[in-house]
Amino acid sequence: KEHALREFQQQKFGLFIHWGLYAIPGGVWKGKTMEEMGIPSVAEWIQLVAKIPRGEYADLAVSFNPVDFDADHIVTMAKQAGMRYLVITSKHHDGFALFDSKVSDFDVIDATPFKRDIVRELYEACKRHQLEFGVYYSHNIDWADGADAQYATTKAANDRIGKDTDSFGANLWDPSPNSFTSYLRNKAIPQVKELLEQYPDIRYIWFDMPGLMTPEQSYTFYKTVYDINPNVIIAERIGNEMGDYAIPGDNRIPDADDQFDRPWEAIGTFNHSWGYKAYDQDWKSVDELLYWLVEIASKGGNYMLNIGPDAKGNVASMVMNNLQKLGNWMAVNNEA
Ligand code: JFZ
Repeated sequence: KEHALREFQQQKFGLFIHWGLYAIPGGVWKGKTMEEMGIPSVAEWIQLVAKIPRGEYADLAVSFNPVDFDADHIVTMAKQAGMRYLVITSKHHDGFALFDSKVSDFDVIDATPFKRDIVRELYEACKRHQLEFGVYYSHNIDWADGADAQYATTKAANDRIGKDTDSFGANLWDPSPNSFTSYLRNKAIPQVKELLEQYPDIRYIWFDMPGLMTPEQSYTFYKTVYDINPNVIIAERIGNEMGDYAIPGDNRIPDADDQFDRPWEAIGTFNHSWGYKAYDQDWKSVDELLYWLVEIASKGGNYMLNIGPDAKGNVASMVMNNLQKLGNWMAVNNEA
């Protein structure tokens, strides 16, 4: 693992991809933007912001058909920009898997007309173009399959001792009847195993939003990964300080007060959302991107820059252009 971590820290620049059913509404639900619905938020949170019932949200899968998606195109673009690794949302908070999962029907193969394993196509394209590959996996929040029961159980216990419980991220509008333990046992842990087994050269797992997870639960995820592939390194947001590498926060460059005892990775958006948000056209310029990259790399970190493809699988032309220009700069100036 030491070796894997050292290699990771030399990567410097990577591509983060947030993609899923939320690309279809693109931040607008029944004619209202997220801001109009009261919570200025990132587009992949639309199910929570618009309080969309689980069944209605799942119906989006029927029209998920990103025929323009081309893994080679995305990976080549990343490579030209000087990026050395790629991390894709294999399952975000909505519970929908972008890979072929046997333990859930709520995935790209079973639930959509597209029926192509997006994680596999990117995994293989990364191999062809020599980029390292990782997956994001929302291990705690799952609005479809019962991760919210954790909130209910924790709250019941806390209420008895007069303690507040943080409900942030929980599905309180249409919670699944599943218990948190059954979610962990029947969905989350098996899916993490599937990812490691189906894509054996995965290098990173990016868990996120641990919320109310107990140390035992975080440890179960850590051990699941380690037992199958001890060289896979795990992001800090597995929770309970068990991650192999640190993340200073979203869109945040560490300052002099930050002291990391581990390798670290700063993550950033291109506009103001991770998932595709149709009406956010406020893209970082080439000079801004360069500033972020140089600032982060010179402080010893990696920069993982995010794109959110649209529902057809296209990447905004401004994103493509700016990445290409950044790549041109890198080709001339990057010695590392
Ligand atoms: C999380 C997700 O909820 C979000 O949708 C996206 O995937 C992002 C990369 O991660 O959001 C967070 C998590 C942690 C912080 C901020 C946003 N934080 O610690 O500053």
